[in-house]
Amino acid sequence: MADAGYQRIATEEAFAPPELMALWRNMLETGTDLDPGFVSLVGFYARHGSERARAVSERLQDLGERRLADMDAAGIGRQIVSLTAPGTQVLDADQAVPMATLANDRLAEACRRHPDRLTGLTAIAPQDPAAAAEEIARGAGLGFKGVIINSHTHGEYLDNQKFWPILEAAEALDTPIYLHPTAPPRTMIEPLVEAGLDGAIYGFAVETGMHLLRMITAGVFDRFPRLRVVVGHLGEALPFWLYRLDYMHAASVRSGRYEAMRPIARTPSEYLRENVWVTTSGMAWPPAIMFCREVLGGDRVLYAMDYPYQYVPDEVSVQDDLPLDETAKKAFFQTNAERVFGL
Ligand code: 1DF
Ligand code: MN
Repeated sequence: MADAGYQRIATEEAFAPPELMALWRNMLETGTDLDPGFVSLVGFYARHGSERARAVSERLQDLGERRLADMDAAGIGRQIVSLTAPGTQVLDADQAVPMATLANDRLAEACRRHPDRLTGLTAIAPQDPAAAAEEIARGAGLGFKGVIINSHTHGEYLDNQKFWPILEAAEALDTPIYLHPTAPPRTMIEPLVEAGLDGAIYGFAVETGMHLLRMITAGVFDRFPRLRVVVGHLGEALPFWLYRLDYMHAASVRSGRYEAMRPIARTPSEYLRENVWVTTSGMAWPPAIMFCREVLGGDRVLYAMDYPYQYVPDEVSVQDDLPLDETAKKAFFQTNAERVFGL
């Protein structure tokens, strides 16, 4: 690919250590009363015989030559790599904590081997918030530039005060949290999975958008005003809802309808414009990208590929051709990511 005048930094790129894949497979084979979202998502990628499942599963486990060759073929200069969903968040705490450590050690090693191509995010086990807060600090010491959280943990959300040590650590270290999708929890998945809609086609976005919205309306960003959250898939549809969110939030607060919806300092759209950045993972669609730039600001929208789940080199050219001047395009592909992740 010809020199574009900017480096393409892909910001939502996944990996999985073979040990975690093996643990997941063992859970699928021997577990009882398994989480239906785990069975749907991991059951597909770890065990299905299709070409897609095999290709994704192989690429997830490579942090070396194959990944770099795929990046070269698509014109990606740097990947910001994070532990794929559901990560450790479907495990019990006693297995999740050491698995997060292992994943971080593996990723740090790969980043040390390819410092000009790979940057890591810290995986954590939110099941043990104190250990997770310590791992965020250790990750920063390893050179990681943010924290990956694959949405809910056993059906619990980050507005729950038990998780606040995690948010406190991220804010104190000024390191962003990438709030990435996973399969919806048991309490939410049924009408989605019965229609095949629980995954990346739609269910992920519904669940993860709701997760971020819960954090906003619960007042998480009043408690942690400098907390920064990055969210994929063009904000999991929330930018399209800004107007209605603000209107209905104000109406709900005024009426006193919900105990859980108390006054917060700003409007939902203000938090989305001040504490949140969105990436284009899986959404290589110029009208939607331009809309997000318009309503959130050009400094809020970052390029992402979603490797290996959506490894489509042509989508890079589509975004090279966005109707932006050279400065704005460099911000989109490179300098916004450099600023948000402190590269
Ligand atoms: C899928 C998509 C899976 C994304 C992912 O992680 C993921 C998928 C398990 O297509 O099943 O990160 N994604 O972000 O769109
Ligand atoms: Mn993804």
